[in-house]
Amino acid sequence: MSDSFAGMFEEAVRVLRRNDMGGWTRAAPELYPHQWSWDSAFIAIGLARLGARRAASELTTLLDGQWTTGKIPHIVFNPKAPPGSYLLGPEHWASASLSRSASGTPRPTSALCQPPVHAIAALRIFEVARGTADEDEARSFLSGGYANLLAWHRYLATARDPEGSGLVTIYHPWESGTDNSPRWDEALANVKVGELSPYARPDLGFVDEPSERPTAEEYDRYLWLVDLLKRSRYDEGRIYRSHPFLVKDVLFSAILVAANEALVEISRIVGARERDVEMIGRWIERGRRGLDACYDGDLGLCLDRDLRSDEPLRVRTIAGFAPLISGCTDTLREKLLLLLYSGTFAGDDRLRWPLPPSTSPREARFHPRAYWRGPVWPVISWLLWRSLKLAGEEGRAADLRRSSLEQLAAGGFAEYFEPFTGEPLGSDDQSWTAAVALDWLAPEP
Ligand code: 2M8
Repeated sequence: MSDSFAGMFEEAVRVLRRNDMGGWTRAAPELYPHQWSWDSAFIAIGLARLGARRAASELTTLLDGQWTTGKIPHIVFNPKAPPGSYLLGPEHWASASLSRSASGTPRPTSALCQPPVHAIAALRIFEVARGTADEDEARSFLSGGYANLLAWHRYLATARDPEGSGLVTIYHPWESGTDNSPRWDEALANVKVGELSPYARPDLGFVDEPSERPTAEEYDRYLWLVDLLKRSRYDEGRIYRSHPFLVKDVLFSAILVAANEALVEISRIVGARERDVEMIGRWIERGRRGLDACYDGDLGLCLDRDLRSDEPLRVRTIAGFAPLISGCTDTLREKLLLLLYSGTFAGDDRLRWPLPPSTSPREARFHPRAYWRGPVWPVISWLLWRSLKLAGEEGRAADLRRSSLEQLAAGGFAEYFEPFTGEPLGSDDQSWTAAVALDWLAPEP
């Protein structure tokens, strides 16, 4: 561990302990009092550095909330959270009463999902434990969780891709994890909001300024989309026929390709059937082909596609670098890296650190303080760092890691950061931020 970051490891452990709810971790102390799906995957990656058992339980408690369709819900609720502490509690989703596939979960869940980082996390737990006293524990966790992970990926490859395009369809910006990104502006603008019951915004009480959270117009649309999903009783066929927000999400799809690569490795470790491995291999190829088809030569990025308007969503955000995460040809990687380190993204000389902002500062809709519309998110930096390493870009990966750690050393484990000043924004003590710091600080397995 580098001396200049001395003390940071212990600080990150303190944050994760503070948010530990006994077997699982809330995403943040106040703003996010429940278990979030992709947060838990990143948290497990960090916890792996403290032992396989607790890291594995982070994922198994999440998997306990899996629906019989294979979907891993985006929130598994905390029964002890103070009532009204988060806008849409379990009673609002009513998942178990609206959908039989949600009725068997020990804790209530939401009905959306989030990017599938889980298999990547599960494999990481094993990689860290390999050759240590925890290896057997980690292997038996993989054996126990393999079928769940396979069912999850199958759900995404089928229910969320009935076209067989290799790209995952999302029903709500919350499913992308990049909620108010300008990626969704046009598709959301086409959603006509109907009659909504009045609602309060507890999230605004947990940040310094309202600009750090989505706007009232965005929230109305978010809630209206949930109302419509409820009217469909969360039935995929009905949603596909009538829902006004159906978008092929390139970042989600690229994470699925990377997670399928991890699942292939897991399937070998647990001795799965050869035909599973072949099927996962086909999902990987299909995913890469789908992403290739979304590449836009003018912008030099991969673009999401609105299935309702049948148009690409033309805006320069970090999601456009999806092929770096899925893996792609050397030629495409070179082009993407040139753009990533150009003034359009991480090479903008106003940046405090050369870290990729969530939206290009050259976009008219860029906003340096507004959540996913400009700030730097350490978990996204971690995903890019991992992808660079896998692609053999060791030098760039090392720089990204060092700059990210400098950002955290200066600003703490914030949810996200103002790109020009480095000011920490959103929640303090955000679990997944502390978790990626742990992974960065520990020696490579
Ligand atoms: C944010 O999303 C939630 C809704 O899911 C919210 O704003 O209330 C996003 O940053 C999402 O990616 C993240 O998983 C979640 C918890 O950290 O917060």
